[in-house]
Amino acid sequence: MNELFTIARHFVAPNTIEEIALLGNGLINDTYKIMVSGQPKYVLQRINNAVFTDVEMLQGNIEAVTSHIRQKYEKQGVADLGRRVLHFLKADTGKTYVFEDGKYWRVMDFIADSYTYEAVTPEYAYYAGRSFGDFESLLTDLEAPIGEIIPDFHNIEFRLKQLDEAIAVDKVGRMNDPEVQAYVAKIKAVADEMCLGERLYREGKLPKRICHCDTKVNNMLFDKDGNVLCVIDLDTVMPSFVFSDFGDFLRSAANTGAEDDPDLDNIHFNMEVFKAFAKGYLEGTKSFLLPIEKENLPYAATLFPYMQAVRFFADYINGDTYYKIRYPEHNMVRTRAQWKLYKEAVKCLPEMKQMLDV
Ligand code: GN1
Ligand code: MG
Repeated sequence: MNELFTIARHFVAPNTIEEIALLGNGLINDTYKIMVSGQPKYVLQRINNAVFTDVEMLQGNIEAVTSHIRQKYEKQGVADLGRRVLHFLKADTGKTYVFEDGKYWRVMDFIADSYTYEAVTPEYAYYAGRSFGDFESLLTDLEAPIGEIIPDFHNIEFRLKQLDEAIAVDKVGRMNDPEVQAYVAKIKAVADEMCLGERLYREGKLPKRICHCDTKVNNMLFDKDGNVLCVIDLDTVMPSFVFSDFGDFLRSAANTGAEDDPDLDNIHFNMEVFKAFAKGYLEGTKSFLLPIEKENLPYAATLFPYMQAVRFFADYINGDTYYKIRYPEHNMVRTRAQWKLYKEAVKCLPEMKQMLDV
């Protein structure tokens, strides 16, 4: 705890801090709220620099994106700006992060009276679609260069290669398990068709744009009336296919179960959430979305549960070095759940295509 206070003092007047407490449930960074006068006032985060190795680039990306959005909102006269876009504090070092004892930290303003959800109604999904669409739209004219903070982050060919490497090394001997072998076979059987996006990109048919790349439903803040306040967790903002934002939201929001649901019967793909989200997303992106991008949105809805299954599975085989786990089999449970969701999404493909008229 003392460590947290020491770090916070680089950003915030020392005598104002009353308490620092855990916040949220991200799988990568550690997040805390800083309490001032009985209220959460700031968010303190330890940046996982095993995952984000170039923190200078990371904060550069985030500052470019947040200041671009803030400037646009100012011009548009958007009210309540402090709650509409994240704001990072400068430390006494002059940067928006500090490095101490081998760890990187940053602080942002806490957005008051905001709520996050692990599941949404179709109505909320519609607003989320608008917001992620608007987010991409606001960034189409961003001139500052945005670095690829995690190279090949949503490149499924790369993720499959990482899985192959994990299988070959078999670091903790998990390849002896017949269930693990069965999942390898299932994943490989459809690998070719799931790499469609990368092929379209190589053929010059599919562009990359600045995307959020972690549009999990809990990465959006709502106010008490269900209006979207802002998009959070900007670490992975980088050039990617729009599929990233479309697919990753549905991976979390259209799942009727949990991301790590041990009961696979709970997991289905909620088409009402799909329809509402797609409607909002298409409205938000209508100024720039190409036909090839729209045509492949159903593919994106299947790609992201598939890719997440591949990522959790590779981490399981590697001995759980990337995602935080709460129990030893956690990454295998997550793999089964994401695979089930992938299969459920595939069943819905005809209905998705019909709804989008593609
Ligand atoms: C990670 O940190 P968090 O929970 O927002 C991961 C995402 C995964 C997600 C799965 C940098 O996101 O890509 O989809 O877990 N972020 C990184 O829940 O790998
Ligand atoms: Mg997050």
